[in-house]
Amino acid sequence: MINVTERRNALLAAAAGAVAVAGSYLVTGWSPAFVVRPVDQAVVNLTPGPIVTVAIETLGDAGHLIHIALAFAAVIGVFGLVAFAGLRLSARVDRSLAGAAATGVGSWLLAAGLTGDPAQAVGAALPPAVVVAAGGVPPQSTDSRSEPGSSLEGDSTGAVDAVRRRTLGFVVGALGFVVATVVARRLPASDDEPLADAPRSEGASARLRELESASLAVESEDLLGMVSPIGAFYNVDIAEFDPAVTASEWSLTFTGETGSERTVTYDELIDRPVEHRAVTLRCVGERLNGRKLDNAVWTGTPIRPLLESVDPEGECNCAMLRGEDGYYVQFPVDVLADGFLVWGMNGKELPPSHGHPVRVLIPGHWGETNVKWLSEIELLTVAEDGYWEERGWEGTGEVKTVAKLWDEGVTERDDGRIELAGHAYAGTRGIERVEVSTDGGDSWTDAALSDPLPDADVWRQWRHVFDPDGSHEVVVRAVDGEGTRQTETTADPSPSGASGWVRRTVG
Ligand SMILES: Nc1nc2c(c(=O)[nH]1)N[C@H]1C(S)=C(S)[C@@H](COP(=O)(O)O)O[C@H]1N2
Ligand SMILES: [Mo]
Repeated sequence: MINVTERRNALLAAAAGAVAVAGSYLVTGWSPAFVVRPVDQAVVNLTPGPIVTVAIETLGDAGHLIHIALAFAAVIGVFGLVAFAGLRLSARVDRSLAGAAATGVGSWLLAAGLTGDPAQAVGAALPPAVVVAAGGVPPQSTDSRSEPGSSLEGDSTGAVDAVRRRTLGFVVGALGFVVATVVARRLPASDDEPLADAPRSEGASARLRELESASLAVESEDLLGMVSPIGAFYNVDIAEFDPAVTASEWSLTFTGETGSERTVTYDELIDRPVEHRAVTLRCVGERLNGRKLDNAVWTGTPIRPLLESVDPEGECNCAMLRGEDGYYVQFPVDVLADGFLVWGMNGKELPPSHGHPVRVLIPGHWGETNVKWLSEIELLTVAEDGYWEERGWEGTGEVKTVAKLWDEGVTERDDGRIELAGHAYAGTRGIERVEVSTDGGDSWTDAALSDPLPDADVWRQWRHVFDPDGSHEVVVRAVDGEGTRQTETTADPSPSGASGWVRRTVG
């Protein structure tokens, strides 16, 4: 049975674990030197594929919360163990400072080891040391040295209550510290900071205006137009923390089976011929009518000349792309050759969450091929699985055709008619037509479309207005630029993307 002292130590240790994490956060903020980050990374890498897949499909973004919560619990637990050992030491030598010093040093070593940042690791070391110093030797311990730990049971209830109150005081104090750090820190999320103009972005605003004028006038004020604003553009990341890479630190290295290895710096990259392309991204993991489909104007340079300059040779004609966050994905060199290396988004520098400073965009292929924080392109001899393929997905191929009808795309107009509006996307096949049915699929009408754009891999908007008569089962489907209609056969997102026609009851 656990006696009172052990229970008290466990409580104090948990509090010490919590203040260690809070102290680290106070010093580092939500950055790579925060102690939870490496553990979050490990959780991400160690979670078995089927669990990740089920989590994505059934939990959606809650899956992210779960893995970050697991990471926090693990880190608090480990720092708690260090503090627990410190408390025991204090009790054994009857000196709370001894345990406190041991806790501080142990926590510092642990934090420095986890993050590789000894200076900022101090943030995780001091607060638990203070908890152990203050709570180290219970007041009765002098009477109980002969029988450590078990003595409180025999003591007067008053003494026990006093210890309880003190312990509770520490725990409440520790909680207060945690809350205070979070409040004090409330960092401006890096994405909220104003982004500088992307280097050589002069043509980007002209393209943004062009997309604006190609867009359809729709009733709904909440529906996206042709361009997703940076803050609204969806995000999919394997980790909770964006790598912090500056432009001057960044480089891209071509390795493996090349005639000549090559490293490209940021300055070399942005000095190359610049283009501003509208490119749409869609995640293979999204539900049929999901929200992981967005479009932006990207500033960058074609990868082909760089790729040709390294003379790729591997047997499999395939390349593994790697990002600074530990992400990796493999697909054919021929597909990569059409890629676009970008450092600008909607006229601004590529934001941290979208791959700052450089990512790649692969025309017409699922979102997962568009590696963010791109650091290495390895030309392989034998094909290997990428991060998601190791976890059972088949998301390196071409996107499936889809027409969306989101909630805000349904509007009742003042004249009583109903307007349906949305976006349709078929990768590099393009969208030729969107068909709408308001009677469950018995009859079909062509929707109005936004003007076609010169870009090779961009969505189109569609719009259809009708007179409601009671409740309608609306169905939408797109026809791609090759004349192929969106398949009616339904499929789950896993492994190779959701399919079917979006249906919803209106009116
Ligand atoms: N380095 C890195 N690149 C990545 C990912 C990632 O987790 N890490 N996620 C991929 C996936 S699954 C998608 S759908 C797109 C999403 O890009 P976005 O977050 O800019 O919308 O990035 C891809 N590139
Ligand atoms: Mo994705």
